[in-house]
Amino acid sequence: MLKLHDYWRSSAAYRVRIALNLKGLDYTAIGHDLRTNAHHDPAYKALNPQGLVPALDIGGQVLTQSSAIIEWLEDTCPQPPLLPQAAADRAVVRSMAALVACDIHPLNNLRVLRELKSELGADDTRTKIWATGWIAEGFTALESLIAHHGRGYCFGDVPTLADCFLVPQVFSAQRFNVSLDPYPHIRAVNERCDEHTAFVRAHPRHQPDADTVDSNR
Ligand SMILES: N[C@@H](CCC(=O)N[C@@H](CS)C(=O)NCC(=O)O)C(=O)O
Repeated sequence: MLKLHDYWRSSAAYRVRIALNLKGLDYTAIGHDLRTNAHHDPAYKALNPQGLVPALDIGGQVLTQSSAIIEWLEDTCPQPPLLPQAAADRAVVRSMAALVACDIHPLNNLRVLRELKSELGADDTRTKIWATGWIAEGFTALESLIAHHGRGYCFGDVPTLADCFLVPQVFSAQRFNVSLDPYPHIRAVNERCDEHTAFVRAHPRHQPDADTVDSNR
């Protein structure tokens, strides 16, 4: 049985939940509340030395980094594929995912925002300007890529790895009150995914560790 070290509102964990659901794989979720620093617990760091979620226990081994975990899922459970057939198309899908995973998400991560506040003295307004600025830059580029390659989803007309990364980033952007009005293709893909069971079941509000009343982290 797969065990996902998770946190309902973690967008990196949300990516893996979507991929697991798209592959039709059962898993048990173990929640680590980032607000109380449960992820800094030595017992968890023994599993993931980075002390970040997600981590996937595959039985005797623990995989970390959402991109690596999803690639492992693709390798070991190829159906339905989350990458297209042609090598160049696969590179495009991976580049969309990397745009989110490398060039937006790390700049908005909890530890980075905490550091901005505690070490650099940024107040809530400055922190929000920081976070939303990087989201806008990334979404502007992603909007063009989806306009070019998408036909309902980020790439083509079936969900790929790129959608697993986009939808959680949209969820995170909405927490910063980013409007999707300038990004009609991103909004359309997000709405399409909102109707797909794998994405719906992975949504933060449907996780067992979710707050009943939402609060800011
Ligand atoms: N590159 C990592 C990022 C993992 C990550 O940053 N997870 C966040 C939650 S979305 C986390 O654990 N943050 C804890 C912290 O910043 O203290 C991945 O893709 O798995």
